[in-house]
Amino acid sequence: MTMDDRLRREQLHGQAMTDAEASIPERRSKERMAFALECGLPSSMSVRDRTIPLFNRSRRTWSHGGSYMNVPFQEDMRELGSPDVAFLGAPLDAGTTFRSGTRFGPQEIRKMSGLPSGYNLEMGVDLFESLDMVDAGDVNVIPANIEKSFDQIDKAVGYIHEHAIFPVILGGDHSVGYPDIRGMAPYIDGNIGIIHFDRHSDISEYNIDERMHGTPFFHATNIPNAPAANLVQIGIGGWLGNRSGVKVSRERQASVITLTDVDRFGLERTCELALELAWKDAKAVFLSFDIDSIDPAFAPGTGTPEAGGLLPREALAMLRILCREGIAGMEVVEVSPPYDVSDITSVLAVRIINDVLGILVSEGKLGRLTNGEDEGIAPSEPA
Ligand SMILES: [Mn+2]
Repeated sequence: MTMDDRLRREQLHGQAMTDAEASIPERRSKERMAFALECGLPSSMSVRDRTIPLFNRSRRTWSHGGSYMNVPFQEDMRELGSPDVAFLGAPLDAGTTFRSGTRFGPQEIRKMSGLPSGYNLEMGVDLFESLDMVDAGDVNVIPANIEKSFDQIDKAVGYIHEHAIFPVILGGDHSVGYPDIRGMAPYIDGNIGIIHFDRHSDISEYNIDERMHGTPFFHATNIPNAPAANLVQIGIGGWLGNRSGVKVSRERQASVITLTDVDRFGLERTCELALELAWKDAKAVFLSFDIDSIDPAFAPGTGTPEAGGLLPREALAMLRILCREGIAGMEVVEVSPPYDVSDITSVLAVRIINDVLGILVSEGKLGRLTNGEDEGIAPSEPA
């Protein structure tokens, strides 16, 4: 190795992004801090940092206030307006076929969302500076009737799309994927592509004689503008009940990318292909992320774990490519807190959500990359 081949400090991404941090605005965080100080009264004199109020009004970390990352809770849905992002809980587990508990997914994901600051060094993005976000709370699901629950979720998700807002749906078992797409479909002027992360194909017509969490993509791809040709299923495999679904994937010509493919062709090439397939003649792409696509060593809190799944860093690297063309909505499903250990599954769900939002911001597909008053504002919906 010659001197010239040696890695230099100036080549480091970490160095470049450390420098880039200086140009990220702090206007909103300063406003929030000033407001919290005003409302929370001055601290006792022994506290040196005089920006720390007496009463905690940031409602983050262990003082978590209940909404996703403590963004404003949208009490009055008539006044939804036009923020960039709305978080929406779909606390349903009536569609589970083995271990239940996903009805507690939204509240646990929200709880662990109190930890991130909103800033990501590697992306050079501060979500709070770049996005207007609200938490719309939970859909009122009807636990004893999955079809009524679908109608409720469909209508609620549709209401968010009607306002041209990017929905982040916190599941809930994977049965919510069907009403999430059904609610979106009328607002997309053309075909919808679906990028589906999962160990299970979830495209059977029925589970146990009903539409449950193994069936969303059968019914979603019956929607005229959500053709199976634009469905890309990533991570399918293992030993759990895929056979009836695989038959449907074959008949409908959905695309199936296994972990063998990812290993053989690499993350980049498989994701390039997935993008091409999902976007072929489509106007928008929806991201359906089943947390059980990740190995249960990292995501144990889920209903139907399947060993040998994706590593978190692989999934995050894949999302970096898959989301760069923009997406029009996302769901993270199958987080089941009663089976979790140290909240690690919810921590991962939060990471996935925040990474997707950060990628959309850094690619200019959502919100504003900088926050100057007269900066251009990117459209909420991808072109
Ligand atoms: Mn699954």
